[in-house]
Amino acid sequence: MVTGLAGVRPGSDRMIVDPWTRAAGALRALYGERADFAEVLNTLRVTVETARRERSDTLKAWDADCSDPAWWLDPGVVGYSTYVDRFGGDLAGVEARLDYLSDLGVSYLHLLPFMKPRQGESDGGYAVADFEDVNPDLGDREQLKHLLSMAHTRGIRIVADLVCNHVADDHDWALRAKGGESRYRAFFHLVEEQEDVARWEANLGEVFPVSAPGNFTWSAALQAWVWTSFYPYQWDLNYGNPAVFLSMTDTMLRLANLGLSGFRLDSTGFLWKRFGTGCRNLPEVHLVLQAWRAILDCVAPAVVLKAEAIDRLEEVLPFFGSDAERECDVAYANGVMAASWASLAAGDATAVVRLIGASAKKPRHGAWINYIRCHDDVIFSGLSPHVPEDRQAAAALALTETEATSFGRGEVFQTFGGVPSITGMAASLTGADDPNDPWGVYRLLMLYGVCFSLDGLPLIYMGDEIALANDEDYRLDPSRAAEGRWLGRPRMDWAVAEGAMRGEPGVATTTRSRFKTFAEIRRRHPAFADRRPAEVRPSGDSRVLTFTRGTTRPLLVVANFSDAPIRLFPDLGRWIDVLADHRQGRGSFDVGPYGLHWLELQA
Ligand code: OTU
Repeated sequence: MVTGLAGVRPGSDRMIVDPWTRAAGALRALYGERADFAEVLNTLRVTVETARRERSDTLKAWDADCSDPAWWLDPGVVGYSTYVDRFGGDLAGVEARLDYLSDLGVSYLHLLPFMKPRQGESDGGYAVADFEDVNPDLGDREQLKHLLSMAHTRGIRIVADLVCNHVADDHDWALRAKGGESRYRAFFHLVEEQEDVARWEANLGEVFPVSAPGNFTWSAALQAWVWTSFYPYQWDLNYGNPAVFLSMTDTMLRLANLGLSGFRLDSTGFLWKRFGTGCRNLPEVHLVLQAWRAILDCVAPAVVLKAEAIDRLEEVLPFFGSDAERECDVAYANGVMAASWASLAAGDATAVVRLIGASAKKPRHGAWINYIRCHDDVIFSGLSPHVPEDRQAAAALALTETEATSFGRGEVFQTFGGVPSITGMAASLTGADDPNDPWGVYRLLMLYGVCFSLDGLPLIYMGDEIALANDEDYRLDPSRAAEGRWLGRPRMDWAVAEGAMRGEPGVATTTRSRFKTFAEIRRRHPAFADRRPAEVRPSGDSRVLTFTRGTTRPLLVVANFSDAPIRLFPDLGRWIDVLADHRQGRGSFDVGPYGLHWLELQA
């Protein structure tokens, strides 16, 4: 029997329903009408019991070691996201660089997909051929397990992508479907008539309108159109079929039992389709997530679930669920991220002020992942309705080389309803990689400084800590040339990183040491221990973002999104800038171009 692990959950002050009951409830809401529901529930029960039995004592100790508050809510946690090959060559190479990460203050390491990918093109590993096998170019399962445990002994938890929405067209399930096995045909969304494809399409958006238009791909083997929200070789799974839910759950639990500390649930919003809708963020998606959170609570409660929902804020907030019905524990703050770029481009903080204000509405148990860049493009269209579309488009273009006046060297990746999304590394988008731009490094540090100041978990994208520039050479490699996101996926420059560790003068040393300072102060200053959301305060000047953190020795965070020096707050009283060697002052505060400050206000 699965016995409940009833208890007080992080962020809640009352006993809540035991996790098995929650899981069964979510499952009943999804599949309860089916004649075989009792069997479905029984299969899940066996899966959960098996996973609990197989979970090692070491992993059980990890679970016990972080109950309340959960480890991902600790203000000292700093994240880092990277491809295995770009950072370390392979898994053993990543292991060899753990000291580098510890030194930077990293304790949450998100490794982009390292499972066995599709042969040939694989969307950067997001077309998975086998979830339980490691990409042979990167190592094997033993090396993975070794890395996970070595990382854990250094206090670094490793989070992996679980590409749960789709599988590669050469995954075993897809091959069996092509081979005519009806059980596996039912794993996918197949449409036999072209007119029906048109009927579905009438309500659907597109993820890659330029490189992979439409949502269906004809398969001669299946004699049907298969649903492919992303590239034609990424086949969407049909969660309306409980066998899919059960198989993916089994996969998740096995991976958790290898020692992974969390999952980035890729493309979470796409998991459920219903005719006549846009098939994104449907209520059933949230039931699937409730079920997964509850099931993990039965087996591996310390495993974190991260929503990858890159959408309008109002669509992202529900991915946390509520404090009583938890879904994901953390979610990308893509609204604040895109708004930060929009504000930087405009030299005006209005967009970021609005998005930070609106992001405070999340439930208490959840935490935002605050980031500036990732391996994907910056999508501005999710800023609606907070930022008008013409401003979104202007911001995107202002960060690309097409604008003569721009400091940014981004590239347009694709366009959503007139609003371009852009790619590029943070250093190239801010001008930090341009020795002739006096403000580039300030822009980069200001944007990252805001991430480190907000409530939630700051996530560094590989190389940003040394101001790594765009990889312009991707165009020379035929396997990458057609995909603009490779501009922002360079190889780590270890010569520069090691120089920065030795303190050799230069941009990389400045950036890295500043990131370390951000992390160190976050770890020990009481204002950051306070989990209440950042409270936006009027700065009196639309170019400057100001917000407060905490109530014990509260901090006033000041971020200037413009290149102008600005005098603020004529009646400020006495302040100490904890980011600037405790410089003190009284009365007004002068913020320089792109300045970022943490002011402790004195009574
Ligand atoms: C995610 O992306 C991944 O981050 C991408 O790298 C993958 O290509 C994609 O899924 C397919 O696995 O679905 O909800 O640029 O932001 O595709 C958002 C568009 C996603 C990405 C979008 C995203």
